[in-house]
Amino acid sequence: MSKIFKVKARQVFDSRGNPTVEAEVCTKNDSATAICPSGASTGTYEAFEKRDEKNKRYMGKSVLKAINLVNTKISKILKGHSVHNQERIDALMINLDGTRQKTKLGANSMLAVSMAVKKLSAKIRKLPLYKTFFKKKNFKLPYPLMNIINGGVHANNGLRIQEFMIRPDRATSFSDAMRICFIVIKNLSKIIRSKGLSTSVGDEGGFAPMISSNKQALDLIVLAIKKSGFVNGKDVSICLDVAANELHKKNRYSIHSKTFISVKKSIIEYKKIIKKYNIKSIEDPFAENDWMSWSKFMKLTKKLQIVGDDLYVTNLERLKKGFLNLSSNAILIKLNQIGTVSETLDVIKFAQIIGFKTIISHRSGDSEDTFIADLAVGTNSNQIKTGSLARSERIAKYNQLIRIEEDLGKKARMNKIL
Ligand code: 2PG
Ligand code: MG
Repeated sequence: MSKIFKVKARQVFDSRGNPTVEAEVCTKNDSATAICPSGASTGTYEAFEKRDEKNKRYMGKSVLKAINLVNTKISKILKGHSVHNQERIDALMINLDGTRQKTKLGANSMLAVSMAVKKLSAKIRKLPLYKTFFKKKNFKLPYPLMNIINGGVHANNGLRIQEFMIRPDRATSFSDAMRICFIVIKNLSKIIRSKGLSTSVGDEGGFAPMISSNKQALDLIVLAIKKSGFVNGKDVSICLDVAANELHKKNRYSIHSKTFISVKKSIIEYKKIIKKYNIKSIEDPFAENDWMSWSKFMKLTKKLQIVGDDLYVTNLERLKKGFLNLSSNAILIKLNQIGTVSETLDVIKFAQIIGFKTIISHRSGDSEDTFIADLAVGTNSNQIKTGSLARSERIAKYNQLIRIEEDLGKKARMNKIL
């Protein structure tokens, strides 16, 4: 009943309109599908995303080779194995690939299959997906980190910092968290419009007004929080993803303006904005190889959540290094950075053992697949980062969390932030 009969894949499109892999895993009587997301600000150490660079028909963006690999090699090796043995399935694909960064099969083909297997296993066991990860009872809902102003490579407005997010810290339930974010976003929209700026949105659904100063973006958010009747830093906190990999050259950074400045000066500027705007969380404040600056920053900032994304790329070895170097106190989790569900779960487990906060994340190129919503609840992750209240591929995850909250009924609780 639970043995894999066939695995197939098709080329579908992501939220940026780029081709991506959808895998369908079939037993004799059942099937499940999953779609792989795709990043824009990617870390060098991420698992490899296989695209047909030489195929001009899709301007080098198609994933037809990856799809062919699923339909042939992956399908063949997984045939006959039980969908309930996720680790075995993932190990078979990892061994078949045999490379460090999954360059042979591509993490996009492997992950789509891996997630589809997980979904099919839950379906056959007649369990909601969130109940099939390692958390077995007392499920908690994550706090949303809503990216309400988009900059960096996710927009073309010239904003240095990639993501300006809000987190509704005093929300008493997930639905309440959604309501609070909804009010702030609607007020932000009015404020942006009143200034004669555009309310069009970027890749993750946050507004992308034509402004280029971080402070201007932060001022707009502070005003929106105030206008909504909330207290910045108490009811609602501002959180950032700098994505500093993109703003780095020879140990200097252009985070605070177009000019590249030293690490020392960058930290001084960080400290100023943290204080002025009550910022509670900063992701990727420095580049992926700049371990020294990360630990320097950690020592200087108290109570701040410092999140490693491109630094760790959901990779256990890199996380261990970050732990030993005291680089951060939280990790962003993206399935396609590592390429299988099992490896992702190993990283989350280790992160939680060492006391790191785990934040489950979408990619800037995403889809209607809501796997990460279930993953956040099923792994007891404190927060989820999945864009703003716009664009259906972002909303789909929030709506799934609303369904999970309803499914849990009276037992539903919010996770802890601190
Ligand atoms: C990030 C992500 C998601 P991308 O940097 O955290 O917001 O962006 O998917 O482009 O890497
Ligand atoms: Mg990031």
